[in-house]
Amino acid sequence: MTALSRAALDSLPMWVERPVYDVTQVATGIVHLGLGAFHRAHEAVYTDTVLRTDPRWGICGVSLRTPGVATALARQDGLYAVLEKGATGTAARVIGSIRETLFLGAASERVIARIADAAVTVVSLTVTEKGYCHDPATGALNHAHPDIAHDLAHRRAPISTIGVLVAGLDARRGGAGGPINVVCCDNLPRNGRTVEGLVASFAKAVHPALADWIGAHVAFPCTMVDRIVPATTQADIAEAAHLLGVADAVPVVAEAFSEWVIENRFAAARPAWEDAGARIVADIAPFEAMKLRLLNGSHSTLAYLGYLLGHEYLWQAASDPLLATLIERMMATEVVPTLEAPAGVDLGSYCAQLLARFRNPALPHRTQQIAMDGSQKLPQRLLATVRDRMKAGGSIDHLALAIAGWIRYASGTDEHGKPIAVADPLSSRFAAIAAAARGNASQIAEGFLDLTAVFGDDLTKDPVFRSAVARDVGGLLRDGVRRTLAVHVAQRGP
Ligand code: CS2
Repeated sequence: MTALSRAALDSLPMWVERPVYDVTQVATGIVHLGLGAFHRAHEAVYTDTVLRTDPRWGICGVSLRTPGVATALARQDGLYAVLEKGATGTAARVIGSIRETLFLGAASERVIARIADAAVTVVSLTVTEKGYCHDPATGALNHAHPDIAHDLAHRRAPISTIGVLVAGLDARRGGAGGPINVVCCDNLPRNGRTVEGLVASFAKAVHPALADWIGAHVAFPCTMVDRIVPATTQADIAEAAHLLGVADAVPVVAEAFSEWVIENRFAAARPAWEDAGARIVADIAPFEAMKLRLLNGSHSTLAYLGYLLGHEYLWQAASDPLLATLIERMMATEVVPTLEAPAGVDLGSYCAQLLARFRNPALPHRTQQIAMDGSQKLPQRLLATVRDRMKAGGSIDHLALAIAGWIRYASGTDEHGKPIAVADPLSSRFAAIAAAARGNASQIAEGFLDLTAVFGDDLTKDPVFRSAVARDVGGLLRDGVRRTLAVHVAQRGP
């Protein structure tokens, strides 16, 4: 089968959307770090729409860890398909916004030069939570992280996101690049401010004058990003080939829903993403808290407990009546009371819509995928809510069970005694805690609850929080997940 390429665009079935602009006339205005599925189904799609009227904003996409996607995209002239799985079927759209691709490992000087280029005024990021090499509980840069230590020693050959960013900004300072926007699109709390702090911390270690230049010339808007985009599977690749009639090695599959809210804080020109449906707002905080606590908090809860119940896919977990009841009540009684509704949003309808999105059976979103890197996710998804609830004297019953679900999962064996492949930067710490506890529930709970990198100095010392979580870890290990959930739901009626 012919491969997707510019030459193949004319042969696509008529119903497949494709670039209506001349991709050869597009300039590079954005450098994007992290070419994963999420970026390709989110910012790259908004940018593809903007390119219909403004050719300045082509993306130079940089793969940081592995060359696979960058190489495959280069072979396809940067083109790939987004398969949108809606209620009424599948829509396909070929995206043309990624105009260049680089693999960091082979091209760090070129990546740095690209960020320094005056025509580039946006560097955006989707590198996942752990890609920032920070302490998830405090948001501070982890100078002991091997990638950060490497980059401080080898500044022109960086391997970490923050190292690449600072090297690029340093080159910009030395050249004529001028001011620039750094747009973080990861699910971190106050993501722009967090990245600004990490960059400042690294830059200060390089040279205080560099940190000053960055402070004066670089804007770090906060963003709320939302679209459910599971990892691409072989079946998705086969479906893309079937729908397009040409071979696409790197399609992405996403739900129909997509949302992007961006703080109005820019230091240089930027694409008019609002023309493609993004919202530019003065205060991002209510949008961010709503999304991280309701969507991602529920997602993680469903992933841990759902995996333990044998659900391979998120839609199965969200369709399990006990789990659905748990997250509905958690959202309504413990999360929503901590939120301020963003203008024009009804939080009750938002929660109902989430359940429907989670239950989309056309999206093969594995519970194992969402369960990854819990140590980096829990603070903003569940623990920030716990802190607000405790400050207000409210109950944390459902949240405690969710957190206990994470501990039960991260302790590394399932209910049949089979090992769980726990993917997390702290996985060796988890394994050591579980080994030392030898199945003793309270020791497992205590060991995890001592992790200050996750729970911070405050929650690790809070007896009310600790005992609520430890009680549920005990229940899950003693009675199993289904029984614990059944009792929990029965005892805590609506
Ligand atoms: C998920 C998110 O993998 C995960 O942890 O919770 O990727 C989620 O699908 C997105 O944030 C949705 O916008």
